[in-house]
Amino acid sequence: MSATRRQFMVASAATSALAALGKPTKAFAAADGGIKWTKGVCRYCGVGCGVYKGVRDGKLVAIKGDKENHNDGYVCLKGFLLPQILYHEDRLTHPLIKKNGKLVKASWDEALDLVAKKFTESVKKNGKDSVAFYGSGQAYTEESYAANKLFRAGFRTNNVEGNPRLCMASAVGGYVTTFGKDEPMGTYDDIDHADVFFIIGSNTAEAHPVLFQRIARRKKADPNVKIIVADPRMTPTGRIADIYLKFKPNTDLFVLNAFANYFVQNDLVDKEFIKNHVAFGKGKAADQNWDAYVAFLAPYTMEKAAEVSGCPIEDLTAAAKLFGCKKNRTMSMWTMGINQRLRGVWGNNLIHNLHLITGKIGIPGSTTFSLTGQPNACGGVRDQGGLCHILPYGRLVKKPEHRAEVEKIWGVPPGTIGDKPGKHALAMFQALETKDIKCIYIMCTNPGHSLPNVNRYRKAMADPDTFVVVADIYPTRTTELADVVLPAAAWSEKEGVFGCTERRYQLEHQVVLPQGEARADFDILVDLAARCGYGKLMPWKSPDDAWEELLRLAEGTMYQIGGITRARLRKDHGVIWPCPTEDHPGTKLRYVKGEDPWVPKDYPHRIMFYAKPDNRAVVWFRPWENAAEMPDEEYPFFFTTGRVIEHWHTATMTGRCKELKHAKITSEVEIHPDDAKKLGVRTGDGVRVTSRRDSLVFPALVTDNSQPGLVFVHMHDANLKRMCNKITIDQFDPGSKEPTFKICAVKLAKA
Ligand SMILES: Nc1nc2c(c(=O)[nH]1)N[C@H]1C(S)=C(S)[C@@H](COP(=O)(O)OP(=O)(O)OC[C@H]3O[C@@H](n4cnc5c(=O)[nH]c(N)nc54)[C@H](O)[C@@H]3O)O[C@H]1N2
Ligand SMILES: Nc1nc2c(c(=O)[nH]1)N[C@H]1C(S)=C(S)[C@@H](COP(=O)(O)OP(=O)(O)OC[C@H]3O[C@@H](n4cnc5c(=O)[nH]c(N)nc54)[C@H](O)[C@@H]3O)O[C@H]1N2
Ligand code: SF4
Ligand SMILES: [Mo]
Repeated sequence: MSATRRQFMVASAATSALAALGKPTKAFAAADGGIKWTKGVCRYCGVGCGVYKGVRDGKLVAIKGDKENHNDGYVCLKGFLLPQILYHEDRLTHPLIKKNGKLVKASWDEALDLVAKKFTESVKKNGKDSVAFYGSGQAYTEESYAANKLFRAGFRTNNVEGNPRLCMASAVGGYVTTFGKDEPMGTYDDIDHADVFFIIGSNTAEAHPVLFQRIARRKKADPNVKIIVADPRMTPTGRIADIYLKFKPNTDLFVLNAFANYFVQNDLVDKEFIKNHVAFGKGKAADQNWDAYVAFLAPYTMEKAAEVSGCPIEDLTAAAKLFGCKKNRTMSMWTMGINQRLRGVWGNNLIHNLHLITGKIGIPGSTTFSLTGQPNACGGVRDQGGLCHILPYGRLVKKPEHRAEVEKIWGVPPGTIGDKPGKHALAMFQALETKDIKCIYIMCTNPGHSLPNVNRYRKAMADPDTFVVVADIYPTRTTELADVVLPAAAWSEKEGVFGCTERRYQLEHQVVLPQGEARADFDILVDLAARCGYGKLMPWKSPDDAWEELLRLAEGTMYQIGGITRARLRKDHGVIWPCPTEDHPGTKLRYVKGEDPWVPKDYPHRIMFYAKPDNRAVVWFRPWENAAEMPDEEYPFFFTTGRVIEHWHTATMTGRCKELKHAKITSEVEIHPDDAKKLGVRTGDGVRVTSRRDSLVFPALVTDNSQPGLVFVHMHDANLKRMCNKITIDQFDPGSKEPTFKICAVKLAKA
């Protein structure tokens, strides 16, 4: 770590501690005069920290952590600096329309009439699937819902997608195939009870800082607590590990099967649990048995795992022993290192398998807990049905009875919702390329930077024959390609619901006015619907009315959110579903008798996987396979991408914070000293990184955090000369359709 970076991390810890005091510190006290505090939620990561937002003279001026929320008053530095994202001079404050290749100021009437005309005309002329919506896990639930309804019931297309496809689709696939329904069964509280943490493919310290602090506190409170971190790179998360598994990229699926095999061979399985709760499956059918599973695992020995992964066998065995030891409560956590892979869903299945065969599930501290990236990927997109193949609250487009239920509540004729899933994210932008999709509405996301192999999709968006509408709060790498830019009101300038990693729904309150002519995404969509002739679909006066409708859509489903009324959201500091009635406290242990209201009181076992046939979760046989693009003679290095603590994705917001904008914003290529030596490069020298897609030069950062044969670049740099997605590959998991951002092949040369 560079000195400045170390200082930054220390500062981050210090502000967290400061905010954790909950009551005003000296610094706050000085500023506290005349400040009105309102509870809210941080708009950055999927931890979903509760905050208090301080407003003075109509301006958001301060943030402090909410002591009464799950984060116990802690926030990280990004959260602490939130007010700045509202007030940079670059804010979009009026609509823009592209004329003669230039974006020029326009009125709302002009802009929205043009959008309405283009979309309705395209539907008439080219068919309903010629239009599409591409949304975000950072929009409020009501906003994503308004778009969902406008596109499915108004334009009648299932081309409704969002950036969670780039992020959580493999986790969704994992939960649905293993347990029957999406979303984890545990909560953050499990952290306080776990004896062993298994963190794989997650840089928790940088990407989920407040959760990481909670894990660190747990370890500090009980020295017997052990942490296993598995990542091809040594990250700040790895520094807390008792056992650190630095495996070769993509070999973790082998390791996970070897752990399972180790449990089988060493009597660490829970036979009673398996007998009562587990089915076995291969491919798509759960038609296998225990013996077949044991046979499937046989080749996955620890010896072979050590050879394949490059990890010492002692470390692998010690890790498996800690995980599997019968007295230990084990909590697994993972994020993009597992999801953004050719076999992302399989990776998820294999982690779930470890918990199912050891029975380490549904007990406080024992759980299989996927960390969500964005603040509202769970509530707003996964639960609300904002991907092309799903409908609200666990329903599927392809099931006629599910479509009929939604059509009935929407009051639209049977057959309104198309019977085929729409296009997933990459297919959507590929259809823009081929002009099968002609009009796209992009909201709260920046695909001109964040899509893999991005040159291709930038070209499709820039094409004068495609009509691209972008709603954002700042100019971005996507707004520059747009035909119409709509200025959105930002977090805190509007109200809506966020649902974070642990099934916790929380209300974000409006505390200040939108800037210039900016409007809330919700209001823009309602207005647009009316201009398209679909006003009747959205008779809503405010997001409250849309929320009422969402509660009706959830009724009778396994997403029991009926008790999470608007009134309760205004009052409570988040509520965790299942929560069927307003007086229900919310459910921490999903699927567990006596906790989850869906499980009958007289069910003969402590846990019931009620979303699966026979109430059995499925242990899937998932083999280890090569990545979509493996290093070879011509492109001999693994190229991987990810995050640093200082920045948020495309840095449209953190890049405009004065404390953050210079910190770590330039993408460097992290390269192992052995490789650096061979290339003759030192830290700061230029390294040309070339893939089959493009070739860019990055400054080198020589560090043994990496490993020979692997280089890492962070994704935040929006400079077109260093935008790493020009290099990444647009292959995806055939199950989840999630792109494989974590692995492609490159060659290196000194520049
Ligand atoms: N500061 C900050 N925090 C964020 C975000 C942000 O932009 N900035 N974004 C949020 C979002 S949307 C998300 S999705 C999360 C992402 O959170 P994380 O997934 O924790 O972050 P990443 O850096 O993308 O990737 C995690 C790790 O995957 C590892 N990895 C690479 N290849 C492999 C492999 O083959 N196997 C395994 N097991 N691991 C591998 C990388 O070395 C990296 O350390 O962060 C959220 N939090
Ligand atoms: N190479 C590489 N690429 C990746 C990844 C990776 O690991 N490596 N990770 C992928 C993942 S997991 C994710 S989640 C994506 C994230 O990728 P994006 O979603 O494209 O990135 P963000 O910067 O979060 O974009 C959010 C946009 O919304 C705008 N915005 C903020 N608030 C509002 C609002 O209230 N309304 C509107 N309309 N706009 C608003 C912001 O200014 C910003 O432009 O990136 C993916 N791309
Ligand atoms: S950990 Fe995530 S949610 Fe919490 S303050 Fe930091 S960025 Fe915000
Ligand atoms: Mo993400």
